[in-house]
Amino acid sequence: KTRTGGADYDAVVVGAGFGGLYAVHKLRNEQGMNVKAYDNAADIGGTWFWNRYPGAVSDTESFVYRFSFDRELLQRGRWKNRYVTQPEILAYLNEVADHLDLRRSYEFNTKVSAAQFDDATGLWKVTTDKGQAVTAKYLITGLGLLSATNLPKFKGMDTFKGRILHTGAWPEGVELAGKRVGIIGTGSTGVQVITATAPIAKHLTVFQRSAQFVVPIGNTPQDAETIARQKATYDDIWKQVKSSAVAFGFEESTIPAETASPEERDRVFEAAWQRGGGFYFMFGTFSDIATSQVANDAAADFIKRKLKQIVKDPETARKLTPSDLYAKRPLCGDDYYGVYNRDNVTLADVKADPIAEFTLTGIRLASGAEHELDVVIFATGFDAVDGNYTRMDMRGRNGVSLRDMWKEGPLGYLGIMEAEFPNLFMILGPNGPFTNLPPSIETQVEWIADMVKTMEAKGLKTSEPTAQARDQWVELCRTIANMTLFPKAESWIFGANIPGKKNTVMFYLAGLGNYRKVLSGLSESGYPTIIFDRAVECVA
Ligand code: FAD
Ligand code: NA7
Repeated sequence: KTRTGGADYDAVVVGAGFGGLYAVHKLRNEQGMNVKAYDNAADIGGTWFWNRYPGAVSDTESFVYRFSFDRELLQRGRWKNRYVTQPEILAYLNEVADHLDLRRSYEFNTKVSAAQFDDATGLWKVTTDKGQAVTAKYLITGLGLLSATNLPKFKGMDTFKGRILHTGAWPEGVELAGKRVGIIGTGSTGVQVITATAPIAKHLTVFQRSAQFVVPIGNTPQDAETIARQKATYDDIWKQVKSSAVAFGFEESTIPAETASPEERDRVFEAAWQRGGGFYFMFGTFSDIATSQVANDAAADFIKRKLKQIVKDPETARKLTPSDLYAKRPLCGDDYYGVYNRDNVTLADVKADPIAEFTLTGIRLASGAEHELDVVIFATGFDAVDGNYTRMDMRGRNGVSLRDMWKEGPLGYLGIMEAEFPNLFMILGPNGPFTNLPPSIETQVEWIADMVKTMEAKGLKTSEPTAQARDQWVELCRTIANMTLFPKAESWIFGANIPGKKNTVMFYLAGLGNYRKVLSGLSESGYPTIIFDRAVECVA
């Protein structure tokens, strides 16, 4: 039974990661709605279903890479180390799904290929790759912001006799031990898969396009006492996390490096190096690394000095040394630079000597140098943020296409809504917060569920932001981003990793605490930027 006259379901939810699962719980379990959910994966997990490569781990600490809303689940939480591995996160999300009985709402192995808003009925029509079409009042998309894989094409790839894999679509049963492995990409994923593969591969060749700043992750076992303390203080922990900027479970520094002495900088950076954690190194040490050139240079110089001390071969150290700003997603790894001291590891600098083609047996560089390989792993990332939206045929009022609307870069209001797309609620949509993500996902899903509850209580049919509010939000995100150094470094955060993709701002970089204030301000003031039950002239 649906509440919405004429609709098959009250809501369709797409995605079975943190976002989709929580949305199904809020709308179905708490509000009694009739919900249908889809995922093109074979089961629960989202990111953690797909990314099963060796070394896959969350670099958010275990105690805050989880949902905060369910006290029982928090107390049940099991983790051994400071960071949770992919199998542990996948098991956790399955446990959440079972605990909340979410699985029965899902149809797996089913891709949503199109979603169209029907002006006449005020309903969404959702079409799948199985040829099904269902209608619903609300469309909640938890498509993931790092989920549409980026597989660059190289000449000869189809003739390569070995195996080609992407980290973001990792099949079961891959054996890398004793193989000659090539890895393309040295981002967050590359760092993880490189450090895990080097000790087991016969030979590993890393094809590096951009040298990276990588600090230690500091993955240590967690003793029972620490875990018990975390569990006992969860109320305080989440309060801190949700009022902080990056929401990683540590206090961000309020002390600028600009005015600190060189000795003081070194002391603080050294302590952070020993502690471990990429976001901690960038945001827990000093307050201005992401905003001040002087502070950024100080952090970058420290990492470069460490690199030079660790890497024995000066030529390899030179290739590994970044020349740009320390202003991408901060990376951390398990003795990443030390990997290049191994006899079975070769570093190929493909910025200086690009990949020319795949041959039958490996990869040939422009210089003619050949690397014989059994397996090539693409750790080449994702068409981030809007990739899964533009891969679908999404149409709002009067057939307006999202793909066309976002041609010059994705827009979006609050990372959640879009003008002309009534009752569409995105989880981690464009121009949302850049943080440890589960607390941001919860924030968004709770705000969405509140709005749905308000609409149902008032008998409202549609909600959409004004185009003006959307434009102002996008402009605000741009202004905030331009106050940082991040736009000066090329990365997926601005869409720079995809050939032909417009380089635009895609995040609200003012932090989760401020973001939560914006959202609660809007609901408390009666949603002044949202149009409810908009009267629309018929287009002949
Ligand atoms: P996802 O988990 O990405 O789920 C989206 C789901 O939607 C997928 O299962 C996908 O198959 C499905 N889907 C998409 N389009 C369609 C469609 N058209 N039809 C049907 N189904 C569809 N975040 C952190 O905060 N900390 C970390 O340390 C961290 N580490 C990460 C490491 C890796 C390797 C990756 C890839 C991401 C990492 N992230 C991390 C980001 C991570 O994606 C988020 O933390 C979180 O898991 C996102 O959850 P989600 O539900 O929004 O999306
Ligand atoms: P990233 O951070 O986008 O990294 C992708 C890597 O692949 C990066 O080193 C790229 O080099 C490299 N790349 C991409 N295309 C090519 C081509 N054509 N040739 C050579 N090298 C290439 O993706 P990740 O998966 O590591 O991380 C994304 C997020 O997901 C991360 O924040 C985690 O949260 C999980 P480039 O730097 O562009 O020169």
